[in-house]
Amino acid sequence: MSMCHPKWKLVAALAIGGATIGHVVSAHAQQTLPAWTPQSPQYVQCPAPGQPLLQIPELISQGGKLQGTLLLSNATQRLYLGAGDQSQCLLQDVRQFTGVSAVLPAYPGGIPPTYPGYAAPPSYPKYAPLPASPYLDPVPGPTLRARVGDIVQLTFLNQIGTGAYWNSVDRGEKGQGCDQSSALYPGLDTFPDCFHGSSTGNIHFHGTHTNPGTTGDNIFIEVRPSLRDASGQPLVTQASVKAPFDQFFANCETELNKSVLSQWPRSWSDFPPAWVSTQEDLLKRYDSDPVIVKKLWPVDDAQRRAGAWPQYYIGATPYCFRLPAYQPAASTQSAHPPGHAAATTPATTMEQSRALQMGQAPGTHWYHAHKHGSTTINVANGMTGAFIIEGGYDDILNAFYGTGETTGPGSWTRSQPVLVVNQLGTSPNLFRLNPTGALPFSVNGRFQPALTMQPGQVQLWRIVNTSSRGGVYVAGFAPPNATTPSLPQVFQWKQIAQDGVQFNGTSYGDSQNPTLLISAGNRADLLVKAPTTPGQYVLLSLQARSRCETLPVAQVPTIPTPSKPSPICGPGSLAPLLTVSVTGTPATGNQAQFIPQSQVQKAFPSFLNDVADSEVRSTKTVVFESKPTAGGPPATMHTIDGHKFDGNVGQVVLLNTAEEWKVENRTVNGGIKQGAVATTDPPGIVDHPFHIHINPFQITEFFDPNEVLPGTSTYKYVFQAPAGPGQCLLDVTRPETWKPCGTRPKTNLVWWDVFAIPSARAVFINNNTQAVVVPGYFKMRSRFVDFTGQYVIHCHMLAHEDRGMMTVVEVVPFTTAYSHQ
Ligand SMILES: [Cu+2]
Repeated sequence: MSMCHPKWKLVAALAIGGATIGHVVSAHAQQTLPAWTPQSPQYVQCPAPGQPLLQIPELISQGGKLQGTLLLSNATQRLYLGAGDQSQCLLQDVRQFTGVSAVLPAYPGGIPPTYPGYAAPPSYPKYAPLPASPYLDPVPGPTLRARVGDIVQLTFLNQIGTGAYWNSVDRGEKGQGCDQSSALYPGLDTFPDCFHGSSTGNIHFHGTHTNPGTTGDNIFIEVRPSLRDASGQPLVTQASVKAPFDQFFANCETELNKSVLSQWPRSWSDFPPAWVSTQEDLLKRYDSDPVIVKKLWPVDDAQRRAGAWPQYYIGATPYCFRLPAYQPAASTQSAHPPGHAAATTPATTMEQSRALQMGQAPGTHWYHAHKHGSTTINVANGMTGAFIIEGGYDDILNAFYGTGETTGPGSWTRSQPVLVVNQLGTSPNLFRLNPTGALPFSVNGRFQPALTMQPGQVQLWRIVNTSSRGGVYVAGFAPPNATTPSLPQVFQWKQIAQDGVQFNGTSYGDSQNPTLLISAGNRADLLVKAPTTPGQYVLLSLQARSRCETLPVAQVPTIPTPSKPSPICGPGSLAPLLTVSVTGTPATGNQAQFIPQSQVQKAFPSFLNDVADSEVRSTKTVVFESKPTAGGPPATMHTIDGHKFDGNVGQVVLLNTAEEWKVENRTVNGGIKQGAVATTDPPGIVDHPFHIHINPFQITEFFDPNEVLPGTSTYKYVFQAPAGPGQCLLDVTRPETWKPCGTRPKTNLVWWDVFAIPSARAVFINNNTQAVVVPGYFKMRSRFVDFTGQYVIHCHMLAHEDRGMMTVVEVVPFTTAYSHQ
């Protein structure tokens, strides 16, 4: 899909994306909301850390369909912005996702309060009357819960009142291009690879194996806020779209039931005509505003005539796609257990499912805003949520840990906490705000929320890192106020799934109290066993943008800058992510046991077996690089294969083939500038988290040139003899030697959909007068199967994505006229 805009000249001075402090006012001409008036920052007391974990409302599938309405609107929330006094929050206008008629989850916790002045939709959720607060605190988007095999039928509404965001309806359409903030931004950024258009919304269903186009996991569509009537009310509402969307969803279900591989709808002619004419009318009204110089309707019209899926919508769009259930030919197990009806007719389900080469993996997935140019600000505002796809994974856990229902509302897995981590904020976090670090992690919108466990109890923690930037490094548990994990560990934990894909028996069995780097976009499911001693504990974590930052300060390697050796990264410090209260009756029986490895293996789907050598049909190399240009971070270029995102296809793959990709990171801290050793600004290496949509992948080779020997600051890889114990000697003049030494097992591999690419290392030679960049890399294998179309790979540090570190992958069917006969 091509971007329709040429590059724009930058004109009027505007700030970056969100509602920060001291904005220029210019309400969108077609909006009748009051213009937003610049105000001095209003500081208020922050909510206390250590509150009970917030219960995130849920939209839950029924009868094989996940139906619901996701509303994008604005609110004034109390946010801590990471600078100075941690008790001081600011009232900030943010955009938020709410689930219309969402219900409270079955896991224990605090109930999101209602607040004076918060105009929730009337049906929005059963907020209990609560610790009175005059302020609205953040609530993540509703947790979506469906089951493998279900059809997703979501109505997405954008009712952002743009008066509050001053010109954030796309400046590109006004011919103004990027957002601007004083002299700092956009610097050398050029449209569309810059922050812009932050009131436009869409949804990426992160971790789904489904149709990447049309009304599936399509991140190219852009939904502008609804136009408003004379009284300021949105014209596009749940009521106004109900009739055409109901008709569309019914048609969609019929079509998707014909084949599990169906990628219907294919064109706007598959929409009810009334919806197309409504959109045409709204887009033309939007375009009729004289400030809009780049009209949207002609783009959509040209795209639909060309057979492409139109890009622009006003106020609403429907999402309809299937979470396909894989059925091995010999299997007798049902994707839907008794009592949970499938949306397909049973007679055809089995036959169709055999057509799949992979299926949807059941597990902890998520969704977030993914409109290029505003992904960072929207995700930082809180436009993220968990997407839990239940299946065989839940069934084994429920059979082992459950005491009642084995599926559905009363099942054990539904009673387990969902932990949505985010770095909430209102401006893209280009670099660290202050010496103490970046925006802090919140969990379900609060700081260091409290979970309760029985002594000895095992719980399933579904951790989703929805942050736009920081990786969550999980170190271990400790008493409150401790700064390092207790040793020996006071808790036990085993990882049972990564990125929504369960471990096989062996990987699960090998997992013993692992430390984890949960990069931006990653998920980790942990079985956590509380100590038998009641008491208060904390889970310690730190923020990391590289593996280097997870090291103790004394182990960080240095580069030989003239005054003194300069560390290649600035390590973070451990702080509580969660508090855990261990109290009550000790757990007994299975509740106090880790599920046996054999049972985990039994439920491991065969389509997730390792990608064999014989399957690999092609190899590719993809290079991520951040290049500092002149001066500070705004001038840094973030590229893939040397290019910023331009909408063109970067990689082409044949449908139903497996490939092995070498994914390189050439980003380095340290080089020679004007004859002297220099660091980057800000200093520090960056392990860009590589993400690909639609299909997960396995890591078959891993090379981190900055790796140190355990417990030391000594590099594992040396480029000058002799190599000491545990070290490997590489030849700086021969790039073919720049790879890991020793062999790693190529079996029982974990599936990922985000993996941080190890940074490059500056290797200094010739008396430190020259530096050679040795890239870090991993090799991954993925099956590009079942669905054709265009989707993206990108860095999950979203400021890098918005600024260009993204490219399009196109999966094309293999068709040829050639015959061997
Ligand atoms: Cu990046």
